[in-house]
Amino acid sequence: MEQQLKELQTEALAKVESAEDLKQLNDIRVAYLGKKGPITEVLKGMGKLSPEERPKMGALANEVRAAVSSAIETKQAELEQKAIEEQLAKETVDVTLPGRQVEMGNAHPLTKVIEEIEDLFIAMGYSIAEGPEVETDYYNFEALNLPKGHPARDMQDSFYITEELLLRTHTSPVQARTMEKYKGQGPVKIICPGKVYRRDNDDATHSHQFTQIEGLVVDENISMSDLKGTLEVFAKKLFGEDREIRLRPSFFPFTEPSVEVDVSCMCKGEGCRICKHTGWIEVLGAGMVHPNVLEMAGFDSKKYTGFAFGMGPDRIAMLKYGIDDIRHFYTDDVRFLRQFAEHE
Ligand code: FA5
Repeated sequence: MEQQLKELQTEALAKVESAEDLKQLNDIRVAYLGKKGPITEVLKGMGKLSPEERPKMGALANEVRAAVSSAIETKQAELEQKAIEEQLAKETVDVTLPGRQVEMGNAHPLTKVIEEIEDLFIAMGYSIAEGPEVETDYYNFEALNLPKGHPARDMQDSFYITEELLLRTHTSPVQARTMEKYKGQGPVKIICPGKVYRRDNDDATHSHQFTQIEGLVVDENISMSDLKGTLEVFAKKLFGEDREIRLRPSFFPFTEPSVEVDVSCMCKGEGCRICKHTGWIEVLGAGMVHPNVLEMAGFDSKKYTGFAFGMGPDRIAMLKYGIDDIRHFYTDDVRFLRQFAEHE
């Protein structure tokens, strides 16, 4: 029996030594030290031994167990260390390798112009208001002094969804919505950027979906000269200090009087293709808020007056960047968009 136990020890130690990974080592542990292992099997023959030999064999069996178990522990520590080293070697980062280029997106030119205009008005104390693109007939037209059947509704050909719902044709409904929120108490000083939709035929200067920025100021003693001063600052900041503006009489049902606003062209009146040789470029519609519009939104038109304007950032971006076709903004050609990249 002694011989058997010693052979088992030699055999087990050899196997432990040759174990290549933690799984193999664990299998060896289970095989030799487990309850059904060979050492236990050998000890089953103890009954045949003399009483003097039994404790000796018991002690020897314990020694064999201890030797195998200690060899397993040592081997386990060794294999664990090896596993860590292999893992570290696998995960080594070569900090000297050149970095991989990350492709960066860029702001769309329209977004840039809109953000520039927003910043400009925020600096003048305006806040930004928003409204829904699917609008009710009431806010898009009626609250703006355009009752059903009014001929001026034809100025903006609309996409109707139901009798009472349509895609907003301008950002002016946000004026009416915002004024209602102020519950007849001025001052109101907002701009509203957003998408609008019209059944216009697409061409170089018309798109069926485009952007507008509405402006609205309502307070006591607001006059046409406030409107003119504000738009002058806007034009000079956006297009350059040497630019002038001029107001031409116009008509909008929601403003009285109404004007179209032109900015002097960069050709300084010499005449060029962009200004169609007139020296002036039309950039927005504006006027003094019609008393009916103030009253419908709950403002006392004897106490309060206001001005409003609505511009098309698409056309402004075309002027600013010299773009000859509005459709470039919506056809997602990266060759076009990359020209406005701040980083490549
Ligand atoms: C309006 O939409 C008025 N709501 C503006 C306004 C607001 C006037 C407040 C008075 C007071 P108009 O239809 O002119 O006005 O459009 C305003 C601007 O939108 C135009 O100057 C133009 O720059 C732009 N625009 C109009 N139709 C199109 C189109 N199909 N494609 C691209 N831009 C357009």
